[in-house]
Amino acid sequence: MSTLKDVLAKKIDEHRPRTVKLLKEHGDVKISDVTISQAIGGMRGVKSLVTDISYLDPYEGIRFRGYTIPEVMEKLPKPEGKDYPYVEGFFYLLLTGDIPTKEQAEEVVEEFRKRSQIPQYVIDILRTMPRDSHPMTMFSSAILAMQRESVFARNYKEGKFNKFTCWEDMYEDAMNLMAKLPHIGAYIYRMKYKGDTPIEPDFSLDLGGNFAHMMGIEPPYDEVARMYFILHSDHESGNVSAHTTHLVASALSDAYYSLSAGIDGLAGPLHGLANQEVLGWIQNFMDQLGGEVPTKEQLQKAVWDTLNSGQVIPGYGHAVLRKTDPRYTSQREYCQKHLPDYPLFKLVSMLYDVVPDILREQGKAKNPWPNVDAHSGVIQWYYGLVEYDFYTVLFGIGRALGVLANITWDRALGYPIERPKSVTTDMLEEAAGIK
Ligand code: AMX
Repeated sequence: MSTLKDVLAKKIDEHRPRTVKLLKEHGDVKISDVTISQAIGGMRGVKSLVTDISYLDPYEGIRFRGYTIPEVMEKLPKPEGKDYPYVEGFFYLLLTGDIPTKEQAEEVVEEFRKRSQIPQYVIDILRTMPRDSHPMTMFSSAILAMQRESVFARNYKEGKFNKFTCWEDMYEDAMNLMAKLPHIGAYIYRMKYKGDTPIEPDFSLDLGGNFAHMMGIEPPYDEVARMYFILHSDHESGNVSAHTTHLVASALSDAYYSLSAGIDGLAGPLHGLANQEVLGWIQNFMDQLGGEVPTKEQLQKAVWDTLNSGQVIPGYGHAVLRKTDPRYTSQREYCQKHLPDYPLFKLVSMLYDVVPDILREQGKAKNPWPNVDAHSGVIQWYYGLVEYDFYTVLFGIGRALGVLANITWDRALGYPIERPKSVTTDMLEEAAGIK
């Protein structure tokens, strides 16, 4: 058994009695009430999901296994001469809660290497799809197509389902998938946007380094890849991609079905697509100005025009966060170090000066501050990744780290099929005393 699986097995054994005790002895303790506006309004704030992988504080932002983003970046082992950690070591942290040693992170690098081969039929399917299919459609289709590889589904079909050990099958599926996703993403990119010139992997490199290599983008893009995948990995359980993955897995669907569904949710404009929309919006606006960087007044007018036409300002606002997203701040710090004079970075910084005041003045958005997506595109654009349809795929590769870790734990703790209760509008009117 690998160190990761071994440590994970011990953590699961230690954790299970906590869940069992809570259920058996304290199952009736109330942790949330639900109002009519929550029932109609997307269940905001209803505490009804459990995860230990990450926690999102409205004011502090995300913590992964209790660590803030700066702590994660500082404490995790890094490839030789690099500033950003091994993504593989970060996956180890998400799964086990422990900061791995460099050797343990490198063991995961090796595990992924062994599992990384994309089946030929996946390549064939991708090549058969119309080239103008959205890359997220291609990415999700590739994941779904590989469902026949699922160890979990095979063992289930053969009657080998065991409540206590089935997490191991989920773990195998998660590892196999995670190892392949960067390769699939890079293949789609090179096929679709770079004249169909896929680049063979370089197995001397870690996940971030190899991804940059397969994309055909020079260092320090490898650092961007490491940072980007880590920042986008997890945002607790209630966001659309994480919740969808968890929900589908709760039906004992395997990791392939579950992740593909989660990726479909991430593809929406209010979720992962926002990062592409931010750049589209900025570019469109710069085009109108003949390519000039706008003045503050022009920017204010553009923001108001967007709002007055009934659209949202992409990259701003959040369902849970109530301050600037630390994932935004982390990317901003990268830009300040590596591309301080880049006009697009300057424009994104100007938006930071202008948008929150306007959103406050408009008075609708509960959070006027930028989220992760307000910054992601700028860095990609700087390194030549200008095909912004592809940005959600990058988000998807990162998000897979979190949701796959989550569904492995779902199995380990035997979480049941999810089934909230619906009510009718009549019932709400009765509850409100107006009927
Ligand atoms: N621009 C304009 N209006 C906004 C806004 C924004 N950026 N953010 C919220 N609002 C509006 C909402 O549309 C809503 O209007 P309505 O009452 O007319 O329907 C009102 O403010 C209240 O919304 P909220 O409670 O503050 O936000 P929410 O929880 O309903 O939605 C989110 C959260 C992220 C979907 C929303 O802020 C938004 O649409 N932002 C822009 C898109 C975006 O950046 N998405 C990425 C989020 C991060 C991610 O998942 N990657």
